[in-house]
Amino acid sequence: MSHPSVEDIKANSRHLRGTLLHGLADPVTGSLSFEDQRLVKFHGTYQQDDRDIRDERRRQKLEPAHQFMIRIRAPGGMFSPAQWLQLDAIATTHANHSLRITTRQTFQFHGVIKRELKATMQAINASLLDTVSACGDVNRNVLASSNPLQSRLHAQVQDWAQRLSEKFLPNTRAYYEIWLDEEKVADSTNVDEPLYGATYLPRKFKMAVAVLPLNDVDVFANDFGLIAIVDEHGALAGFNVAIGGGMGASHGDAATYPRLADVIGFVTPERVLAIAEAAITVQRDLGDRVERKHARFKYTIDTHGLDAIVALMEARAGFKLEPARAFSFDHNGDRFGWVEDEDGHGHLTLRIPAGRILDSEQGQHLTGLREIARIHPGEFRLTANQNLVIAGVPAGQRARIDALVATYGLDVHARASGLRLNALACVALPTCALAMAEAERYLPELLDKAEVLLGKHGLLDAPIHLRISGCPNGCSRPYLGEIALVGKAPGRYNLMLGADHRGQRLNVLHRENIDEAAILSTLDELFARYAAQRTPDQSSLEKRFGDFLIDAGIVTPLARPRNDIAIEVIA
Ligand code: SRM
Ligand code: SF4
Repeated sequence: MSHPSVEDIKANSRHLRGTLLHGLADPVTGSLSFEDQRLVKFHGTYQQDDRDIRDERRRQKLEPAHQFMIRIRAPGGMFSPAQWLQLDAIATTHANHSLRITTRQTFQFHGVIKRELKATMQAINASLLDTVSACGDVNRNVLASSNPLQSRLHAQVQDWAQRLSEKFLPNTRAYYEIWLDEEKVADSTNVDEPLYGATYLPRKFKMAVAVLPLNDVDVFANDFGLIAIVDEHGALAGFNVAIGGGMGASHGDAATYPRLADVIGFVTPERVLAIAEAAITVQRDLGDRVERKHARFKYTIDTHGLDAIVALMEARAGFKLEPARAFSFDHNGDRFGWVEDEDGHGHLTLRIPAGRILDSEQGQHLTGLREIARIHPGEFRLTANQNLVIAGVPAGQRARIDALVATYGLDVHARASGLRLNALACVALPTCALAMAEAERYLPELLDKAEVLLGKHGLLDAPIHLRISGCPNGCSRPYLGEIALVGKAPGRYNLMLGADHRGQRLNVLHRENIDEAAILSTLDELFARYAAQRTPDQSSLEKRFGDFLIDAGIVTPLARPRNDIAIEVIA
């Protein structure tokens, strides 16, 4: 029996209700219907199964071990200590005793079974958080740079992330009725949904706001990106706007590809919401509603042409964009350790390996951060590189935080190589249904082996960006890694090389479908050549690894992305 299309499911869902109430109450199966599995994403949760035991369960003629991943909506990735403690309690009560920081600055819970799903959603809501639009064909969690040095600017940008997220939430009350038992009013399924309509967007839509000089949000990987521009007094003058970024691709399908966003102009703050809405409605109306693999805004732009899309956005917004302002990014990684902001508050960025907060032999992250949350007067900020900032620490409190960091082994950043500090891994197995190879679980072993090679060549301090994804969908934004591994099959990866360290150049395929031995021997050879670039006194490297790979002719970059144009202005 063939399933209805996602477009039909959305259209017939009475604004995202489907038969979810009935399906959640059905005790016979741990699963939801095919249709409801598509709809429940809009409520921030995915049905998955434990793939480690899938075959065994099949042999035993049992249904798969169904479970749910839940993703929180957290614009700018900001959480209070009280919320931290509540989320920790949810992870240990309803989920798999871990909190997973995602590459979009929020938390995921894994391993929640269907009969606990509603209680978990209610507990999340009780912590004054929600999961609305964390997944689904809508505007997703909005990223904001975690740069804590310019605290006042950061606060403004954080506010913009919040406003963009709120502005583009759907109007449907389905979430509140299904999960929070909100009383259903007679015509509530007939809700006015002026932005999204009955079929929402053709595909997910992603926004990010970057604060120079850090591109820690990878702004060019988003459908709609803003780059904050400050005036000569350090006040927010407005934003450069970039459209059409995205990472997802499919192996062997040339019609799908990663693409960096194009910088299309500058807007003052009061015009931001109008131009963002114009981008969403243009994509809503012109995006491909037949082929989901071809439905992201990046393809709409390439189908209709950038100039035509920009002209349409300007017509809908009612104004013309100003020319883009000059900008320059330092890098797209995080800054680790303590920094002090202009108001004298301390901010401590901790490395969280692959974003997974749990207690293990490598460190007591769950317990240690719980203890910190109990005494921390500031807030927690997640980064889009899966790390954590303990933010807003008064001077008198730092020693206590440092002591807890040491006690629980949270000082990974003080011990890690440059490669380890800058590594990203997507979740992949065992929960991700689309994974073709390991990513998060393989990363520690891969890093251990790669570090042996780096040590051999005197490169342990080199800040090389490595990204690994279990499939070509690109959830760890692998196509922006100086080195990237993209899963093809168990134990086999495409090795991609040559992105820059600013998130402004895509990498390219270097070797296809190779195993660990081939990966390591290739890296060994490249590290040897890179090490030869050391300055005569051995104190520094002349260029970053990605740039070296290009300059040495090891890989040839793709045609120059247009977001480099603004760089040229200031060069
Ligand atoms: Fe992703 C699908 C995990 C960031 C591109 N992503 C998935 C699913 C839900 C698998 C599925 O559809 O069944 C994964 C769930 C795994 C699990 O077990 O938790 C998943 N994506 C993640 C996270 C958790 C990766 C991580 O390790 O942090 C990230 C959650 C972000 C969040 O909090 O919202 C995550 N995903 C991304 C990013 C990075 C970003 O947005 O900066 C991308 C590339 C950017 C982009 O969207 O182009 C990304 N995820 C995808 C795609 C490819 C979309 C496309 O345009 O083709 C899929 C597959 C799909 O949507 O069909 C996908
Ligand atoms: Fe799953 Fe692929 Fe995303 Fe990794 S990149 S989380 S394997 S969909």
